Amino acid sequence: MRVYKNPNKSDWNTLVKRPILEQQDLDDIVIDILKDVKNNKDQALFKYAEKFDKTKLDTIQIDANEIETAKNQIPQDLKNAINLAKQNIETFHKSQKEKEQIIETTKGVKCWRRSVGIEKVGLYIPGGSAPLFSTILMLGIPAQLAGCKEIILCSPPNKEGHINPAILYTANLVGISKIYKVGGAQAIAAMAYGTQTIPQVYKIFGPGNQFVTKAKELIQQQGVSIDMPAGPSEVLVIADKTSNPEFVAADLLSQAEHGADSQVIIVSDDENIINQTIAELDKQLSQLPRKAIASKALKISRAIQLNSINECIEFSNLYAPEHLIIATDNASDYIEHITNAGSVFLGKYSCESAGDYASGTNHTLPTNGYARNYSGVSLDSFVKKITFQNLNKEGIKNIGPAIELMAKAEGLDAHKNAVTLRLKQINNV
Ligand code: HSO
Ligand code: ZN
Repeated sequence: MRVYKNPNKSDWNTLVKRPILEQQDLDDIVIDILKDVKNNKDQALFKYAEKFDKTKLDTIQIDANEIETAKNQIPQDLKNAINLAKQNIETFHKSQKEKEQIIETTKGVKCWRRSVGIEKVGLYIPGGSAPLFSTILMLGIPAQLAGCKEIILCSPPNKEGHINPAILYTANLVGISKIYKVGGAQAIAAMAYGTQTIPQVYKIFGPGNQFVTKAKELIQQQGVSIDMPAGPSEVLVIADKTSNPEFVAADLLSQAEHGADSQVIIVSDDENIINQTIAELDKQLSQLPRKAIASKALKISRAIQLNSINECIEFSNLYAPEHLIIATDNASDYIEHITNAGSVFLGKYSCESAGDYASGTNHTLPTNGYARNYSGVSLDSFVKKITFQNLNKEGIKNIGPAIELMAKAEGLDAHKNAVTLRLKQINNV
């Protein structure tokens, strides 16, 4: 981790830059996969399972027996833990339901907005070394609450042709029955175009590697929407002399272990806290099973000493972190000054892991500076808001003349006529 002591403000723009990812050949490879799946459908999926997942599949769709087997493989205490998380995520996301309000803007003119679930959504859950079954809760629960009619899930199979049982168990728990053994860019293509087995969806959610991210970016240009642009995970911790370096180091490592490209940052007004945190990082890192990954992430990470906590907040706003932890005793004092962050954790007991798993907030959040203009996933991500209006005679009489004048001024006489004809009819009756 590189340490920067009181860097000049003119250097801040460089310090908030994310590491640049090597992306060579990615476009061509992914474009080919998308085309192949579009043309050859299931046949292409079987082929890619053999090529990338090293498994020969008989069928792509998971059946009821596989779900039953998975249920028996999950220990009861883990089931209880998943259930606790599910309850909290449900409670928090339910609270995001908007009350429909009919607003009379002018006498006789009523307008309102109705949230309608996106009919068909697809969730992508990566497999690999850390199968993120918690992400199924974060995406499946709001999808169900929003009233999405068809919710499908794709996840890559292992060499034996199976999906991780925790993924199957959690998907089943949140009521997702259509689960497919497909990973990578080919999964995104299958959900975007549809195949003989996999239904086409209107919006695709979920994290993934560079191929998945690129595929999502490309299919977005073809009319299928996506949750948000994705990049490596990140956390920024603001610490002062009241912070606990052991906790801060643990929080930094919890993001660092996600991937070698994750970026973790500590910003503090206190040199001692920075030094103690760095010492703690070394100590805790050596005990981690994923230390190889985490230590690579630490190499591209930063410790920055600034003059005051207010300056730390200013720096954080410029960086726009996916996760912001304010690990100080008076964390709540800064709430109003936070302008850019995906999700904020206040005080020493609010670790990022709480939000990653079980407090109730969503862990699908904007990375790579997108917290400047994107929100994390919520109930809103799974609905469209359709506006309605109803004008009675009094309503069109009240606003009609204004519409006529505006339409005339825009040179759109047909628009004007639509009002004039109605006003005439009303006045003749
Ligand atoms: N921290 C991740 C989410 C996650 N963590 C899932 C553990 N499991 C999002 O940046
Ligand atoms: Zn995490």
